[in-house]
Amino acid sequence: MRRLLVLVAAAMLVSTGTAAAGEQVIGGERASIEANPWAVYLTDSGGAQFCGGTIVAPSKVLTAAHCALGRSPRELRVVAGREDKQDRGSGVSVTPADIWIHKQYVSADEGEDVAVLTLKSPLPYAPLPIAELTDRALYQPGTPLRALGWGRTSENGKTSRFLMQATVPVLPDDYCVEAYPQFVKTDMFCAGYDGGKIDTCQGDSGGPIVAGGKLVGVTSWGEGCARRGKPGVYVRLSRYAKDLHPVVDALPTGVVGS
Ligand code: 4AZ
Repeated sequence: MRRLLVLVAAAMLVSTGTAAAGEQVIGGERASIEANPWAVYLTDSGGAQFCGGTIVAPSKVLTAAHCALGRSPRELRVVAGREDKQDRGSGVSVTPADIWIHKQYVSADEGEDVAVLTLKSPLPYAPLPIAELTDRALYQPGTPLRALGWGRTSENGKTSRFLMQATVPVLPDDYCVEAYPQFVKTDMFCAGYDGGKIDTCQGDSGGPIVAGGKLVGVTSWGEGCARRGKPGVYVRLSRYAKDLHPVVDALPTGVVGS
């Protein structure tokens, strides 16, 4: 999460000046895991964090397809209940039992950038519900959304040790198309400020962007981070509710319902 100058008055079309050298506040604000218990991160088997995710049911974690593609469950770990990556005494690190990737997924900027990890047993942390088709209001331009993650705190910097958060408004679809010719309005939304400065970044992918107690989007792609005129692009989750429900609502294999 990158946050240079918080001179942002209201919405997205307000241009904020240029930060003088040395004046930048790099790094979003800290967020607690207690207030955001559904926020998780993904690591490889060596413990290196590379993506985010969200607990959407007791044994289901939603992430980006590009975070899961080409990986086998055994080389993945879901770390839940841990705000500080160095605090190995908190939370749990579990290997998923199964990976589901949207059938139409090709690349993040073509859409369908969603995947669901099924865990062997339920996590002791509260899930966050996914936005539905009826949650259209959450995608209106100007709606303030809160993105969370352990990603980079500057475009070429290191990922964050602590969970960070930043608030970014939804931008009009036409703005996103202008910024990115390949932007697909039905499958994506973009969020941020015209002047850049506050954004998600590498390592935040797969993680949550939330509003109104719902998971509105999944951090997906963008050109660089926090650049002027290059907002972050997120999966428009309401569009995928139908595809996700059967996967998210299914009990983990081997668990017998009553
Ligand atoms: C990434 O590579 C990534 N500025 C995530 C978010 C954004 C760009 C890239 C948005 O994971």
